[in-house]
Amino acid sequence: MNKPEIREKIDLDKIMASAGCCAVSGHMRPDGDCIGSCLGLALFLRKKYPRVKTDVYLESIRNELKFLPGTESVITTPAPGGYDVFFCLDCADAERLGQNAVLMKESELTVCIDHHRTSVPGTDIAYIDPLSASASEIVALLLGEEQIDRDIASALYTGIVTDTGVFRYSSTTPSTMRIAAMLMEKGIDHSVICEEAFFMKTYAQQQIMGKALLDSVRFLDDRAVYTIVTREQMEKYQVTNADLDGISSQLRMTDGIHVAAFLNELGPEEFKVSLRSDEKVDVSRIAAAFGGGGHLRAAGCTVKGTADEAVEKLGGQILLQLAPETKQTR
Ligand SMILES: [Mn+2]
Repeated sequence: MNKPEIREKIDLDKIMASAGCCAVSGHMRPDGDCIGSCLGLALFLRKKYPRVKTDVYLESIRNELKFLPGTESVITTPAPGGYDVFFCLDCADAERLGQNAVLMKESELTVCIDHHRTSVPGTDIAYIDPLSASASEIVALLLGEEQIDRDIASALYTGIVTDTGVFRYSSTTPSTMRIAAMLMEKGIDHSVICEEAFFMKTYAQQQIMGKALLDSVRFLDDRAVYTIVTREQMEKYQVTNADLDGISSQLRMTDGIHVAAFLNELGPEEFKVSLRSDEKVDVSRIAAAFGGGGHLRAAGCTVKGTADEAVEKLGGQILLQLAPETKQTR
């Protein structure tokens, strides 16, 4: 799975030169990085190339990110007909775009900017850097300090803090910090962004997190942990899929645990699985075994079967990487 990074020179002047309209979009169930990178790029394109009509398509904007500049103009339902240029951010293929895949298929020139190590580009031009902690970080580098104003900086900083867990995941590099510092120098309200975009939770989100942690089960000699949230529980606590973010990361922060698996029931015998790990396990490989993907320490996939079967299957894949180790007790 250690594919070399794919970097094609992205010359925005050249790409935009003959364009009359362009669209920017990102993956299904857009997270902070997806939304931040899309808004950051779109705000820049509208400023730098005012004669080009630039639209942003995202499935939805999370409530906690509605403070970001540009969210009011986001289109949530794709219109028929393509664009001269289509930018695909924080993912690389039509499948991950969900409903917005139609835009990619119908547009003239397609460009992807992504950082997922499992991504296989389905665009004409691709810039995929798995060593980058977020797509927003790549967009910041692409635009350059000169071109970034306060609004663009707010959007990109949001993407960086959400994808790095506020600079604490191992994906964070010195370069991440330098880019974040440059964005801070644009006068953004960095502590408000961290609070709003990452830490603040609704009461219902806190409750479902508590429930998921309380129900968690350690397995594989206490080296892994899983928890399940069912449709019934989601109904009871009145939460949506977006409210479940952060559960897998919180679960991973359990002493002695190398892998955390959060199973969210999608339907009968089908679970969306969110995986987190420490340096011992590459969860992108585990996710890939089930047709999913992601990063070394954070990945996702869908697993079919009853809850017991799903846990069993996941355990088998986790053991392939954990087996040589003996149980560590602290
Ligand atoms: Mn991302």
